Amino acid sequence: MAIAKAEVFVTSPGRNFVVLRITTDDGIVGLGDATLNGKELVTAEYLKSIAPFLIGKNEDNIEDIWQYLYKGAYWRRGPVTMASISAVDVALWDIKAKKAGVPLYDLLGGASRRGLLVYAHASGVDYPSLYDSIDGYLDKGFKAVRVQFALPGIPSTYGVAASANAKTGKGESSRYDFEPARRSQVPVEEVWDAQTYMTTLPKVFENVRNKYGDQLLLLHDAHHRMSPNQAAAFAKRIEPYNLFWLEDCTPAEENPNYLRVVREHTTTPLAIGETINSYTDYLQLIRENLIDYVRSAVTHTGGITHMKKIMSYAEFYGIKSGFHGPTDISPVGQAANFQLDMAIPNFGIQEVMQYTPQTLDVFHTSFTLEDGYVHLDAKKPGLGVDFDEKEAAKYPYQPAPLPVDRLLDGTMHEW
Ligand code: GCO
Ligand code: MG
Repeated sequence: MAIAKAEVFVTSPGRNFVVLRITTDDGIVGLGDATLNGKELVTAEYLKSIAPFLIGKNEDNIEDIWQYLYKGAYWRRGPVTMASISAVDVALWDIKAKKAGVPLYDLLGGASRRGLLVYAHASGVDYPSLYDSIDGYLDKGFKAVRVQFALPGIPSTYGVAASANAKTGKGESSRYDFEPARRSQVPVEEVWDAQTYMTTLPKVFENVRNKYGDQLLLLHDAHHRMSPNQAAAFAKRIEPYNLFWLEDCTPAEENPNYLRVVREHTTTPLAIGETINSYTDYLQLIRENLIDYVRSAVTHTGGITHMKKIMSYAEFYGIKSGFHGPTDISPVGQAANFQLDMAIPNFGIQEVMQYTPQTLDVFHTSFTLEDGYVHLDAKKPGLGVDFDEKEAAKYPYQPAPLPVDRLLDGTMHEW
């Protein structure tokens, strides 16, 4: 009973993904995802450097291997280390569940629900395209949508699909994939203006509420772009439109106290965390009830082992999950989110986006989406995802750094 092989693959079927495949000496295979958008070669190298440490270790001792990699790193935490440890952790849980012949959530306490409430990404460059995008999701049965809207006078806005795609809806992925990997050697530059944003978006939420009524679960991502006081004013202004959550209203990863300012002024629910990756980052946020939803991805946050601890702590503060699940997390990473979602008592909602057909040729998934809920196959042992190495080899890595952002006068700003 020992780890015999730990192999690392980088593939780019639409966007870059990093896959770790661990094989035991009796031939059981487990998968992990170490994709860190724009930094894929870095996590791949990290994994290659720790792969020899794993050989010969008992694959059943997941907690001990986790502590070995975390404490043994000495240079603790940070996105690269935590994403790499996560890939090992998730692959070992996949193996353990396959050995037991059960879906992974069974080992985490079993199913706490029938299905997972998910939200989709709607956006528009104008009202007809926004409504077209929302209608598309409602027709498919979604109960929750994230709404993003183009800012007048700004060439491109975070989270908004290009107009041609949004309007013609050329197939599923073009409509969904508002944030395709922008493959280039250097980052694309975008422009940001908080004044335009803060006056445009409240009207958008008002119009969406008036058109779709009170039952629609409405989410929005501000992507770390307002100051603490702007975020407080904005969150207060949009209270009448009853958002499910406002995400990353201010860069709280810089200083959690920013959120105290916001909390003092508003009851709009706050979601935070896709760029933070450890219990250390969450301690104050949870202890002081500064957030309502934990937004990290399992794959960026030390895997199932670490994320489950964070969610247990959050449970005692009435804080729920809303794990990060865009298409820059591979289907393996998304499966890790889904498996933990199924088990924890304090599940809130799960983000989903449509993968490209090429991605689904490389990763064979077993999940179904029906009536706004994701369902896991109770008969599929482990994570529920298989990896096709030959198919993956058809799509070599291509550089695709994340964009950067500047204010109207050229000053650098959070993207
Ligand atoms: C989200 C995120 C993504 C990120 C992306 C960066 O809420 O889904 O904000 O859109 O921008 O994951 O890699
Ligand atoms: Mg986000």
